[in-house]
Amino acid sequence: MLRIGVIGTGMIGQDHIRRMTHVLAGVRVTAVTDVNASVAEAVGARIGATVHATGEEVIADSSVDAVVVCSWGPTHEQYVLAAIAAGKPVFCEKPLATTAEACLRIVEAEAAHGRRLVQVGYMRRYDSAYRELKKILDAGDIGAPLMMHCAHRNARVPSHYEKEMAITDTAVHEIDMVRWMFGTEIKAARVLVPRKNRNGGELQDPLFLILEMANEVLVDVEISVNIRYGYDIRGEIVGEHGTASLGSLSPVRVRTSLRAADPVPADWRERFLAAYDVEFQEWIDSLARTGAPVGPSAWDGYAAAVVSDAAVAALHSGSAENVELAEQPKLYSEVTA
Ligand code: NAI
Ligand code: ISE
Repeated sequence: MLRIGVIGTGMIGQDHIRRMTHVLAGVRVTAVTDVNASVAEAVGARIGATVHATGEEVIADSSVDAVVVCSWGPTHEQYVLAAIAAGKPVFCEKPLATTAEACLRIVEAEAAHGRRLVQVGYMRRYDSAYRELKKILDAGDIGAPLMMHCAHRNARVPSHYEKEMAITDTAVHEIDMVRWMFGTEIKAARVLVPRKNRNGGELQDPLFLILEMANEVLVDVEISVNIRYGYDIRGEIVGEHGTASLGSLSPVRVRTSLRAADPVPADWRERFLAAYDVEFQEWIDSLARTGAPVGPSAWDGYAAAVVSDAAVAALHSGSAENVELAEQPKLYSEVTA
């Protein structure tokens, strides 16, 4: 039984605690913390976990074998570094850290440790539709890929959401997904700015991100975060003699009053419910098997941060910005999920 300490018991922290407590096998949450002590107390009481005052105490707790970090992005670096220093596996929600420099510090600390401990929460790699798309692509069914069209639509976002977050918080999922899908790095990014959606007030929304892959595949991502009708994730790969796209998620189609309708998820919890379950179960199983994770690595977290920095620079400059990665430590040339 893998014993988990969770740092950050907000929205996704509580959702992951629910799945580790009620859905998945071989795992138990034994310790929690949150800067909002009353939330941590309530969550801890619900599942019978020890409530600590700080993340560092959770990491040091001898009843904690592995750590899950679900606090705000700017706090991730300190907890991931502390977990590496303690030699404990750590699952960190995206982003790994909020700057490329901080991600590189994590990569360097893990490389110096000499063994993988870190996994980053890029759950699209575990979604059955994306996995099927990759299988079709890798089998050559649509020929060599030329382009991919993506849309990442949120119904609404909180009031602290700023225009750069459309890239660093939202499109960062597509940034990771296309690196995995095409098995190659992104070499440049540019951003086009369409007419503003009035649902977003002053926020510059939507944005149109273009990514150039090292193999010349071109990816476009529409990022709309105030589209109101629901949470809609789209992706279509255009190959030399066919296309493959994410299908409708609903097993049922309703036809009534001269209309046919598919339900649309409300948010990421609903759309990626099964993907998060698979992501965590595979993480737990890999730790039980070998003590090391095999999913998205600290290097993947670093690469996503460098690309999102380039995309933010492109948003401000209006031009294409190149992506320059540091030299990859040998630890990360192993295959990841
Ligand atoms: P949230 O604001 O609902 O929860 C974050 C919690 O962390 C809050 O309860 C806050 O009090 C706590 N916290 C902040 N600093 C802390 C610290 N130093 N120590 C302990 N607790 C601390 O935010 P949400 O939506 O749960 O997001 C958390 C993380 O998960 C973010 O990095 C976000 O990007 C990521 N996320 C990932 C998603 C995915 O699809 N993979 C979906 C939503 C969020
Ligand atoms: C959120 O943090 C996530 O990671 C969701 O998957 C994404 O759709 C949303 O835009 C982000 O704010």
